[in-house]
Amino acid sequence: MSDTPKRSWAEPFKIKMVEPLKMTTREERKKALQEAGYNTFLLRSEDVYIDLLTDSGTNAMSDYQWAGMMLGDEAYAGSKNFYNLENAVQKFYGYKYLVPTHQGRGAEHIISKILIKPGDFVPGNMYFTTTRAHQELAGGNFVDVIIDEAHDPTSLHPFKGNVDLDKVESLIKKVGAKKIPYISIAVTVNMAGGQPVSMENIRAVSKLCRSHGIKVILDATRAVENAYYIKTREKGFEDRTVAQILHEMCSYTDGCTMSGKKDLMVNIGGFLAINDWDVFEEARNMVVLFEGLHTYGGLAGRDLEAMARGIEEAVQYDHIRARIGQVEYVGEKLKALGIPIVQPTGGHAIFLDARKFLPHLKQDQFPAQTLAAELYLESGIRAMERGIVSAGRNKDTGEHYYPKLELVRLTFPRRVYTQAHCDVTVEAVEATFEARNQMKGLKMVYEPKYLRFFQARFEPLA
Ligand code: PM9
Repeated sequence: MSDTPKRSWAEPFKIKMVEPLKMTTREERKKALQEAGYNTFLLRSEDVYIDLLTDSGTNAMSDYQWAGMMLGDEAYAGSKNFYNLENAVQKFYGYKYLVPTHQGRGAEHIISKILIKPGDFVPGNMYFTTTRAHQELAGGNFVDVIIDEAHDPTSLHPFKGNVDLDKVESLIKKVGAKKIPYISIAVTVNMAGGQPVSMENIRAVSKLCRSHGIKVILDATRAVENAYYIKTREKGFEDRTVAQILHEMCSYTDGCTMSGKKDLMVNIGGFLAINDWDVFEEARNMVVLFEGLHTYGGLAGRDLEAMARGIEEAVQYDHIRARIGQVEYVGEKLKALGIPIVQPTGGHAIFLDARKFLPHLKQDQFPAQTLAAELYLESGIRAMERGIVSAGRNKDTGEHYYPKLELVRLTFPRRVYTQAHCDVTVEAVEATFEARNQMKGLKMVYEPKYLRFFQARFEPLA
């Protein structure tokens, strides 16, 4: 697709295989919701009409990726697909050494165990659920160093994912650089609404941290989306390719954890990539305990190949513009209807502002969980809570965290849904908005110990 001026543009692909969607009645959805304990994670997928739970592992692979699956070299050791992935990671992300893992949290587990000592502090630009959980399991304390604007759903800051350098400096002064093994920078920032980090900020964080001997570890899960935002929002990058921007972003860091299930459009897969030989050696040794041999990391050869090919496709401008354009399309429609969402719209999802949606509910009546359940009841559309339930409890006090952002995430898998599905989604959100005054909130009746949002159960209040 060329950039010649025209009035509209469409997805840069056509559909070769289809999967039927099932419509359900309100009565059927009511029953399904009760059985799922009002937690959308516990619904059966066949009871869902449009699935906007996550963009993780739910993307449509291309014919090129499927063709690669047929070229899987299923050797136990030294599969050629591993070397293809290693080449692609070195070329596009620029890191020296690669350790494949079954998905992102496998890489988070390994890097946390290697770098964090009990009592250490790990600053990051807002927590992510699995990332913080592994840092805490390794004995670390997460410290949020994102700019204040990120916690305000109405702030229009173009790079709301940026790290606040003053916050990092005061942490260094307070605990000493020796107690900070690394800073973890997520690009884009999922829990803030898919918000990007500017190149200027990544560069400055890197300079500051390196001057104190603190490593910089990137969460590169949606780094291609971040690169697109740098291209379209940051001065001086207009004429650089997405691939060049991605490479430069990574060059300011010492390594990355990666969930290939997002940007790279595979159903399963991830990796740890690193420049330091000693860390690599330890990671390569640990991966055999927890994931599999260092040349497969819990994945089949065909999965490694699909991920290698996914990297090449992810950085294509037409692809990433259409991906982010779809989310923007839904955002513009919701804004025009006066529906409260996090602004600017982020890369992978629309985040409904449940505090504004349901101002009559207190945060411990789980407004976002309630809203996600009501949206499903209304329409069969499945979304995800990203508020107090996801935030979990403080590991020392056992109290709930009360995050400023109480959100419902409508997450768009890549290359899966059409504009008509987007329109239906907007209509469903509008209908839910109209019925908001009747929503009464939930109480939690079962709470698992780790990452409670996945398996917690609720009952309606009153
Ligand atoms: N993200 C998501 O839906 C999968 C389910 S967890 C709620 O957004 C980042 C930024 C992620 C992420 C997963 C992981 C973990 C790390 N970093 O799911 O283990 O968004 O592959 O990756 C999910 P894995």
